[in-house]
Amino acid sequence: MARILVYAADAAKYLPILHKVAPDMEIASASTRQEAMAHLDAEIVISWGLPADLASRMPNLRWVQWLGAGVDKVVRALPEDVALTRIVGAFSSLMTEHVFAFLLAIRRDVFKIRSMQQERRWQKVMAQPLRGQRLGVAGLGAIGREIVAVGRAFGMEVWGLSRSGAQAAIVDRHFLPNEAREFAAGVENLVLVLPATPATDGLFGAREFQAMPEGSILINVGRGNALDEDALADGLRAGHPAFAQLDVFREEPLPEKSPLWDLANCYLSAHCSGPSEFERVGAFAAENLRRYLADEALMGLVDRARGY
Ligand code: OXD
Repeated sequence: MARILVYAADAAKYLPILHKVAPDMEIASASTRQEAMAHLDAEIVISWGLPADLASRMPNLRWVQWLGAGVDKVVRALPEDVALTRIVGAFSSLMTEHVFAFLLAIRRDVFKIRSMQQERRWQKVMAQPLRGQRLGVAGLGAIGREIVAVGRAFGMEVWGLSRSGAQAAIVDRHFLPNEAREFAAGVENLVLVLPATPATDGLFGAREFQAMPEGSILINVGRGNALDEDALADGLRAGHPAFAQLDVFREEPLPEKSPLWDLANCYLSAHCSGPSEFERVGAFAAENLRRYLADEALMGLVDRARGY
């Protein structure tokens, strides 16, 4: 009987690093539902993508280490007495690079520069510098805080929105979720890094998009539930916001019939701003396993009521 089940597409990769921490334990790996079915008696699950119904069918389960930052796929499926931890800190720099790659590409007109080269056209492009513009970051966890810091390095004024206001001191102005419209109305560059919880569902919709300033950019790298996709498509057609970059969607892969695919001012990517690859999350999981076995406090413990 395996005490630990690792469930992920690349589950076998994790075994050596986990064996180092738990040399005497039997550790099973599974990449499919069928393989996981043989290990429903495990006490510990380390996973990205374990089907939620399997988690609820594991009588000995005491702890789940989710190999991602967002736990929305699993948080409601686990009994209350099962500890749930998520990865914190491993994705911040990667996702921040993704956000600024698009902010800079759009503000510096990189796509137009490229197409002019293809047409052999010599024409100056007037850049809109980030310096002096306002950046709004909704979600001030580890990833949001890094985006704030890099925004400051670019000379931007930074506003923030979060549920608790615990990080209000790191931004120039802080807003609560019920002030989303006022927040969106004041920022030329709006970045969403929110977890998927009932409280963030549809937080940004038609009212917020209409309020966004001329020429504004919206980027979503958190979860797709935070915005109303139909309202955003309408907003993009009307130029509010003027551009969007979406990495996450309500339904993934984004259905072919979504109008977002065809909008020239909407840049789509396939949930890849901060992937849960072994190199990024393996060490975190191994350290948490060491802590679990030593009865020490776990990193990234999810507040079950809050949902992240
Ligand atoms: C995550 C993600 O939650 O990749 O880590 O979306």
